[in-house]
Amino acid sequence: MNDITFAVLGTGGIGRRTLDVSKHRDDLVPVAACDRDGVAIDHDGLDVDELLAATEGNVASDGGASAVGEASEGTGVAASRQAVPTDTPIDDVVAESDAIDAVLIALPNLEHDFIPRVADRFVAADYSGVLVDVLKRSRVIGMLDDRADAFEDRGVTFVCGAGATPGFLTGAAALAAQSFVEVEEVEIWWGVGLESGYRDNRGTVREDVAHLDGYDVETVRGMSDDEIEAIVDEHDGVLEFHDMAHADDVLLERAGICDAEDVTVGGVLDLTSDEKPTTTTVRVTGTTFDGARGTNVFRLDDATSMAANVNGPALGYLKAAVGRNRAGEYGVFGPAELMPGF
Ligand code: CWL
Repeated sequence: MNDITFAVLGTGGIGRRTLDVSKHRDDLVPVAACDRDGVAIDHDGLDVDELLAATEGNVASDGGASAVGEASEGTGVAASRQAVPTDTPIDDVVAESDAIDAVLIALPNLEHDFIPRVADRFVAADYSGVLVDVLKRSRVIGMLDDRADAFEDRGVTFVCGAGATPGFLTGAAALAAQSFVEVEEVEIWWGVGLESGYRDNRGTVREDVAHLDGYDVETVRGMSDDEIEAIVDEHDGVLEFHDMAHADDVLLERAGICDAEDVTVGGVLDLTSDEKPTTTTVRVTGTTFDGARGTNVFRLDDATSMAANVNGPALGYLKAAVGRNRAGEYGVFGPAELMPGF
C-alpha cells in the first residue's frame, strides 16, 4: 500500500484546513488529530467531516495561514465522538507514531523553540517518518539544522516552512531561477482578502501585525483583541507590509538559489473583502548564461484563496517528503529543495 497516514497537531486554521483539503486525495489518510485538550486517533482513517463539524464554532475559522489553535477548555477536538479528552495530546500522538508516516505540526510556536522541541519528542520515541512545519521565522530553521544529525540517525525527514510564504512561493522562486546563471533579486508580493475580518482570522492577522513597523512578535503577543482591532481599524482594514522578516530568504540561500539579502517579501492583507487586494506574484530577476537580463514571473490567479495556497502546498510538501523518507533520505529540507506533489 502506498497510502500515506498522517497526523495533524493543532486544529487552528491550518490543522482544520489540511484535514479538509486531504479529503480530495485518496492516498492521504488522516489518522490522528489533536488540540490542547483532546486527541482523536483512528488508524483506519478519521471521519474528517464529523471531526470538523464537532469542533466547529469552538475554533477560529482562520483562513489558513496561521497555526493557532483557539479551542477553549473542554471544547475543540474533545467534542468529537472519535476523540478523548487528554492532558498530554502530543505525547498521545507520539505513542501512536509507529503507524504514522507524516506529522503536520500546525501548532503555534509558543516559545521560540517550541516546534523544535516537539520534534525532539518524536525523535526520543524513535519515530522514523516525516515532520512538516509551516513556520515563517528564520531562527527556527537554524534550530532544526542543529538537530539534523539526530534526524538522520533516526530516519526523520523534516520539511520546514511548507506553507505559502515560506513554502509554495519559495519553491516557485527556485523554479523561476532556473533560467539564470546569476540571480539578482527575488521579490515575493502577496495579496490576501479575508472578509470575515480579524475575529475569524486572529492567528494570521496577529502574525502579520507583528511585521508592521514598530511591532514584533513579543509586543503583539501581549496585545488584546481590542488593541489589534484598533490597529486594523486605523488602517481601514487594509494592511500593507514591506520587507517582512519571512524565512524565504534563508531558505532560498540554503538551497543555493541566491543570497538571503536579495530576497524581499511583502504583501497586502485586506480584512474588508474576500477579493485579493493585489495579485500574488513571485518575480525573479537574473542574468542568463548568454548575457540577457530578465525577470521571470510566477503569478497566482486572484480566484485562488489563501486557504488553497497554504494547505494544498503543505500537503504537497508532506507527500514529497514521504517519498524522500521512503527512499532513505533524512534530515532537514526547505521548500526550495523539494518539489511539492499534492
Ligand atoms: O504567512 C503566510 O504564509 C500567509 C501570508 C500572510 C497572510 N500571513 C500570505 C499568504 C500568501 C497567500 C498567497 C495567495 O493566496 O495569493
